[in-house]
Amino acid sequence: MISAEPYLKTQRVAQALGVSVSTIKRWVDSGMIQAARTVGKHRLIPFSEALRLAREQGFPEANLVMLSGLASRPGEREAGFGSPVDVLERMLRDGRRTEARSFLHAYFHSGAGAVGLADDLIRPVMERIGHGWMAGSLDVYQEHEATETVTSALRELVTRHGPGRPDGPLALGAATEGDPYVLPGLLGELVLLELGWRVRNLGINLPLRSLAVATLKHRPKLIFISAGYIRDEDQFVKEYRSFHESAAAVGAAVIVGGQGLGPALRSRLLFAGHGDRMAHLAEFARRFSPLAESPTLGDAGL
Ligand code: B12
Repeated sequence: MISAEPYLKTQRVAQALGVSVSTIKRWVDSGMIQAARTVGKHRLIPFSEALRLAREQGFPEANLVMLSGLASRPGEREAGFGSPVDVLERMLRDGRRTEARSFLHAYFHSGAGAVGLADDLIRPVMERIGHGWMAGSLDVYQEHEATETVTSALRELVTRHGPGRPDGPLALGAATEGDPYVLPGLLGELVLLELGWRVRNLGINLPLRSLAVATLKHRPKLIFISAGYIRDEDQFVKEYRSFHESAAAVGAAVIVGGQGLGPALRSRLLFAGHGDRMAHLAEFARRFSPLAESPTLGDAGL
């Protein structure tokens, strides 16, 4: 091959642009995009061609960034560029913070939304980062930097989204005392904002007795608790029981989730729902939202 330019698989271009693989194939076959063929007759699209077409067709900036993310490691182009999880993991491992933030924005806007961003991208990438640290292929500073980068991208997405619908129901969210995990709370916030809720994310390390005070004050319709780390399960259960009375007093539905919530602990708690993924939070919120019947939501394609 004469050109040193990256070549992309049709599936990757489709993912980046948020269209189907068959659409990309049609564009190639109709000559809208020039492509090479592998020995096995698979279409390979030069990065510049994909970018040209995306620009001409008026795809948003976010999709262009996704494409650029796919092409951003020249050394690895022969083997393909991997999935979005591979791409983001590499960016975070390398400390390419600006690129990683753009990539997260692009992924969010490319149709994945908050649930896809949480369950299909950030969670598996952070799992790999955690494994890398445990296996000694990553230093602890890289794990911290990765978390910082993802945190700042999520804060930007939350801020850009705005405060939620003025008539939206209110949700409170928190991670409990001793729990340092920031990402699940931010992701929960983004998921609910996207569904039209107003959200008060009270952050990490919040004692349940204080969450109870906030509950009585703000009278939310939903409370989501992320239990990423629980130091003392017995203590947690005791405090949770008392908190739950406050939630029940104002008629708030409580959903808990997170890595610290194993089956044994679950069976000791009272809640309206629990979940392992942000998709579960979204489903739960839909059921408890008066907006569920709203035509505006339907129009938004949620
Ligand atoms: C980053 C990180 C840290 C950072 C956190 C920084 C920060 N500001 O957030 C720091 C360095 C503080 C940290 C500390 C520790 N960590 Co740590 N950490 C991680 C790491 C790499 C990523 C966590 C993360 O943010 N993931 C991304 C989020 C989005 O994923 P998630 O939490 O799973 O959330 C998903 C679901 O659980 C669910 N969900 C979450 N909340 C909710 C809530 C509701 C309502 C619903 C429906 C769903 C839901 O949806 C999310 C999206 O799918 C993980 C690796 C891993 N496998 O996850 C280890 C990991 C979680 N840590 C681990 C450990 C052991 C620790 C420490 C005990 C280490 C130590 N010896 O000190 C401490 C404990 C915390 C403390 N109190 O000090 C273990 C936990 C093992 C276990 N289950 O017991 C892991 C799995 C690493 C490992 N393989 O050993 N950690």
